[in-house]
Amino acid sequence: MGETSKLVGLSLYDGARLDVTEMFQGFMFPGLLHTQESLHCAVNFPFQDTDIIIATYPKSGTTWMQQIVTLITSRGDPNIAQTVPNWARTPWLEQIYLKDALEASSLTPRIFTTHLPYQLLSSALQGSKAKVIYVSRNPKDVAVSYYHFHNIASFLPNLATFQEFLHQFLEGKVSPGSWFDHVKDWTSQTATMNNLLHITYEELWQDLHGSIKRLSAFLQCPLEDDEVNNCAKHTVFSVMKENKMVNYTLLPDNIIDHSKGSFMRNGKIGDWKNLFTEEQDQYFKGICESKMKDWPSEFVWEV
Ligand code: PPS
Repeated sequence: MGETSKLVGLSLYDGARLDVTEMFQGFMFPGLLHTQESLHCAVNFPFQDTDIIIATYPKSGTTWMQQIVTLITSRGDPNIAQTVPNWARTPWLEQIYLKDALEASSLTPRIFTTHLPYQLLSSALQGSKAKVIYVSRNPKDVAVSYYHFHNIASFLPNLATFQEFLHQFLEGKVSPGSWFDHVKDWTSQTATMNNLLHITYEELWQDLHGSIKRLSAFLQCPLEDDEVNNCAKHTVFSVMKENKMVNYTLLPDNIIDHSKGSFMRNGKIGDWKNLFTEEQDQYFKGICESKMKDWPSEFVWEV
């Protein structure tokens, strides 16, 4: 990849439309990164059978999975993962720079990222053999991580208190809508979609090597042990935190205010315990129980 392709998308993050929220088919998206046209393009995207799609609700391990899949498809060679920004090599399907990213990159297989709810992508995925990896994370940790991100990302509304954010999160009034619906809709597709793998942030955290093996088998890219070790070496939190190609320090302060906090914040399981009050915990549990009662899968997180 040349210098231009490494920076694809960066020039578009110029601070325009910072205060715009784009509504599309009932879901909200930050206007800095999305337009009606970019969203329309995503929901009609012509996937190829060799494509890989990483689908997540924000703050669920997206960047981590982008790095893992890049390393797996590079057979553990860190060159691309260390020299090309994640947004250029695993572009967001729904963001405004997708066309530029595709034109600038000749990487194969193509790897896409999306935060879109399943219902927006279902028709584009219909009949496609593209491989989809859905990553989910304990919703309480998602809420805490997303709250901190709202405070450093100028393209998201700044919600003064965690209490206020938690309310909006549980009501589904953050982008791209309800965590509960996102996770239920995507994960329930595993019953019928052979080309969909659901993995959790917690599984990656507890057994990174085993998760890499599982993912590489799913991607039909089996790896030797030393290749698995290399993938793991370059995807642990401490290494990714220092890698400019994934830690978002390439973005200017008017987009991410680096003085207020890091994108790679702490990367732990159960950090919610440091922020939730007992009252917030009860509030969360009550909503979670009612929203997840019809979920066919096992609810894997202790909330
Ligand atoms: S985004 O904005 O939706 O793309 O964010 P996303 O990448 O999904 O989530 C960011 C959180 O993932 C943590 N992270 C990691 N945790 C453990 N190990 C690795 N390698 C790793 N890489 C990213 C990141 O720190 C954010 O979580 P919090 O809890 O805020 O630290």
